[in-house]
Amino acid sequence: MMSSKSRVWIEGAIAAAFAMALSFVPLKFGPGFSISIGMIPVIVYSFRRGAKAGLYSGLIWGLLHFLLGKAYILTVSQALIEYLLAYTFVGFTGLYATKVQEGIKENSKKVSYYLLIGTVVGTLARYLCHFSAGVIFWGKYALWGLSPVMYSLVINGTSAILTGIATYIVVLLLFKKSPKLFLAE
Ligand code: 218
Repeated sequence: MMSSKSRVWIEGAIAAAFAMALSFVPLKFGPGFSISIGMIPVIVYSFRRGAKAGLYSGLIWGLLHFLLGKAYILTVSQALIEYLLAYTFVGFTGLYATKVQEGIKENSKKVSYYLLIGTVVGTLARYLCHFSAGVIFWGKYALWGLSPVMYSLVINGTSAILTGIATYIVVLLLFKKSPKLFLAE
């Protein structure tokens, strides 16, 4: 039998691999907008297993980008911020794991609310990294005569909002269909 600890880490690696596979679905448009549906498995996993495990799963997802040649690298520090830090930070969703799980056990109406807050926190944490990298490293490619800050805000703000909405809709549907997915045994 696998120890319960190994099971947590293996589930995290599976969630990361699933996220990476979803990252290959082409949902990019315009000069840099994108909807990142890979967030779905890592966010569900973070609600299920908590922040520490979620941060680990996000880190694996980020590292997979290098392994599969899917990383846009300008400099070493940019790559570290956008692929190690940003993807790891998705795991902050797990700060709401206890609230969600208690809510499910008590049949509380608040579960959808905690799922929303957790999804927003993980998405915001990740896109704050992309926003900062956007200002520092991508500013020189700014379009439409915008300043680096405004350009990064438009690109990363739009991507964050669309990604957050898409993720929340699917997370909510998964919760309604199968609340057990969010409960660690
Ligand atoms: C303004 C701007 N343009 C591009 C990027 C790079 N970026 C943004 C969001 C997500 C990702 C990761 C995988 O696609 C990357 C590399 C930026 N930060 N800012």
